[in-house]
Amino acid sequence: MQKPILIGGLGLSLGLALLGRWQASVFDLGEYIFWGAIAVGGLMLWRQNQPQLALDDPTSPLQKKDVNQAIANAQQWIEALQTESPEQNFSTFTNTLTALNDQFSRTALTAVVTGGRGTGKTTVLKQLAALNLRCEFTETDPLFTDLASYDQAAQNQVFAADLVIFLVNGDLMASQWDTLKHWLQARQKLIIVFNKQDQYQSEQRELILEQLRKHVYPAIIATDVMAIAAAPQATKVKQIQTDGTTTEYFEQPIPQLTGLQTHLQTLFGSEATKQQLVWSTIWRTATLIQHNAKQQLNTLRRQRAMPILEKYQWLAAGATFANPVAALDLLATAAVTGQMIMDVGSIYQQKISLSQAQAIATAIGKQMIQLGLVELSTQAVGGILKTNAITYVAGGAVQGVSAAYLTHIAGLSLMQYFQEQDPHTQGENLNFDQLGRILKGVFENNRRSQFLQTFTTGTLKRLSPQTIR
Ligand SMILES: Nc1nc2c(ncn2[C@@H]2O[C@H](COP(=O)(O)OP(=O)(O)OP(=O)(O)O)[C@@H](O)[C@H]2O)c(=O)[nH]1
Ligand SMILES: [Mg+2]
Repeated sequence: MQKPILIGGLGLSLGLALLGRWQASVFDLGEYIFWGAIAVGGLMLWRQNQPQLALDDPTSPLQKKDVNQAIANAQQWIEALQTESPEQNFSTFTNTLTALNDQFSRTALTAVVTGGRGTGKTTVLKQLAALNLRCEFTETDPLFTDLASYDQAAQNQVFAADLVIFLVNGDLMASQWDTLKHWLQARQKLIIVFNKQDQYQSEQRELILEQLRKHVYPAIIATDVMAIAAAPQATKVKQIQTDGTTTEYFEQPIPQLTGLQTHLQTLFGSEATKQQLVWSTIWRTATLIQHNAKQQLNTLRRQRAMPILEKYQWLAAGATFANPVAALDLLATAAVTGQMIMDVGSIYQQKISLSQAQAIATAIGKQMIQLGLVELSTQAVGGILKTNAITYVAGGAVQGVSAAYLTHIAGLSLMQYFQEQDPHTQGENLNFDQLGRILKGVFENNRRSQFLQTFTTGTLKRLSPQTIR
């Protein structure tokens, strides 16, 4: 199964394990979809929003100001959420953030031992726990199982930990590496441990280790990849006695963990490293809270924006149906009005004047023409109308439905564009490149014939309820 573990994984991450440990009251994630978008392929979101969330280079050391900034950003989103949804109580968010400030002075570290099923997690954990390394070690459930809930719980633990010891028994699979890359992006310190090296001949071991190191370089440096044998298998030894008889016995080799032990001791012995580990966890938590707040706010705004969008869809459809326009650029003009942009913008706290909104509308119309969306829409709508034997509604129908459809696309794109802005930026200076990319994406996503089909019939019903049955 190549199922990316983070689908539904990062989702409910962190909260329970991490915040539960830090606070008496467990963060009630049940009612939120923590990193909800991540649950639905939201890794995309993590990636898309990365410039705002992650630092440019996750391997560069974290500065305290970056961590504070992450907390402040989260705070900002929570405030926006509270303002727009005053009836709801978001104190759990705020409390968690406040508690994060106390984490800066934390000296106790936590580490998780994780990896696929049967890779030796429990064995390694026992060995490490006995070493008195001044770190609290826990084991996760096996990753990469088909049970999403297991993956999710494991993911929670991983994100809560300052350090991750990731076990493999050979080279990494591509899907596993994908997961690790996301962890790195979340500023998770990773140590890759090739366990059960006793199962290979020594040349093979070297080869596997080398391969592993190559695979993860430069994201993970060579010293953070090592081979161990936490519980090497007993080997049968035959001994020929002086009288010619042979006796057999099993020899239990001693565990080979010194490399890992020394490495951990070095890491934990450095105050600077410990600080980075703790800061990263604070940063990660703040970022997750920010995501959660943002997600909730976006859901709320979307719910408010959709009826507005629909209103303008029908307005555009009605106007164009009654007065069919010949030229495609006129169709684009009819579809996107300044008033709609203002109304949708205001839901997203974008204060745009009518004249600015009109300029934006014109620009969006132009972009839709340039991208060929107007032509593609009219063709697609025309095709659907033909095959549905409802052509007799004739002339204005193609234009009416197309105008509504383009309004729909433009509106959804604006919503997405506004979503990607910082909570307090204003919309006067739109980034048209970004908007153009979004328009294209939204158009592609809504192009599925089934959607357009339903949309077309729905619009037609509205346009002339008596002619369509
Ligand atoms: N040959 C060999 N076997 C090992 C080594 N480490 C662990 N094992 C064996 O691998 C098996 C699984 O080890 P566990 O420690 O239970 O692995 P786990 O990852 O905790 O397993 P799950 O929690 O079920 O995913 C056991 O039989 C261990 O004795 C090793 O270094 N060499
Ligand atoms: Mg186990």
